[in-house]
Amino acid sequence: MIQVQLPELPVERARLRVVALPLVSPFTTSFGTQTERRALLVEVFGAGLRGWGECAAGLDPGYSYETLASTMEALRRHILPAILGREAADPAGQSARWAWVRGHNMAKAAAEMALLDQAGQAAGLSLAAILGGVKQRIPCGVSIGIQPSLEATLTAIDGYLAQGYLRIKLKCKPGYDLQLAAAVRERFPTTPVMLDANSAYTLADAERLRQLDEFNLMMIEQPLAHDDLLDHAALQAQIRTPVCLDESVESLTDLRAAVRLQSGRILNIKAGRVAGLLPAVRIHDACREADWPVWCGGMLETGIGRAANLALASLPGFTLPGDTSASDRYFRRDLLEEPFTLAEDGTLPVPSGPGLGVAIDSAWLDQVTVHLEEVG
Ligand code: OSB
Ligand code: MG
Repeated sequence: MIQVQLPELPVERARLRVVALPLVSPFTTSFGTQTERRALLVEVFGAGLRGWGECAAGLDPGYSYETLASTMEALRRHILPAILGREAADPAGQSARWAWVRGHNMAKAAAEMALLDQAGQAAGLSLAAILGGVKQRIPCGVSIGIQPSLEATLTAIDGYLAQGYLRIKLKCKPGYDLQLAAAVRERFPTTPVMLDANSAYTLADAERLRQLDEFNLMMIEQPLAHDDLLDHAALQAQIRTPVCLDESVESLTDLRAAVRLQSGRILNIKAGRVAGLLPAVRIHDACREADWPVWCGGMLETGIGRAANLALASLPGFTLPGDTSASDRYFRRDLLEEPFTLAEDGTLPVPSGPGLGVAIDSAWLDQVTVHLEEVG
């Protein structure tokens, strides 16, 4: 729960904007390859302020059923109409107005981020201060996609470690796992390394996954089905490597079930996956109570979503380096006047200005905008 009281503000207008930013290198997971980040941005206008939100959804429903198109439709038809032109409310009050909408978590989270940015600007509070952050700098890891060869993976790891990243996450899939872990451990015996399977395995692969135990991995993320908790519990009982859940936890209800079932021992928190930053804080609180370490995941966000991720990662339960990497890990040019730059100690700063606390490079934003629409 957040402790600060936020101002009640009106939402007079809203816009949906799509930006297309090429990635510096293709990003391949067990479910597909991305070469650009096509991000939906939500802009809310009211009380003379503009709040910005970024939607986590990708183009294809490979990670979640939500897509760029589905989130635009949910925002334009249901979520934004629920708050547009209504009497002023604080962000929690505004988001209660779309709580009747089932699912569409990433769409809801994008609208909520914009409202929190607007409220933070009005109150002169940073998003981190609103959420209950306690850190000024965030230790960062990096998520490395499936590469064309093992050698290419090792080279990529070398490069990121030289930049200062503190933890390496490697995407894996059946057949690109044991050899990968062995090769990485041979070259980097003590580097904090983890794998992310994005649901590429079934419980029938338990023996193969158990063989990963010898490589002293920090964790394996989401090995089994995107909507499963029972098989993850059965798997965790058979392997020493901690299981970290991502796709399977979309709500506090899911997290409570995962804790009860012991479906894993660690949670990757993404505000988009759980319908917003406020729900993410409640899940963080429940994880602390359950003694589950958490870390902040990413969805290849532009600087706007990245600012929100860093604010979230400043909460006390985020004790592991997450996927909050610097702007240049993703983009040649981010949407910000000041990109997020990794310090030598492998940390990024938590923005301290009001709201998201970042200045958008509006000329560049205009150049990369491929769609702009007024809602309502
Ligand atoms: O599973 O965590 C994931 C990117 C897109 C979709 C799903 C995932 C990811 C990442 C990248 O791992 C994390 C990042 O650097 O933003
Ligand atoms: Mg993941």
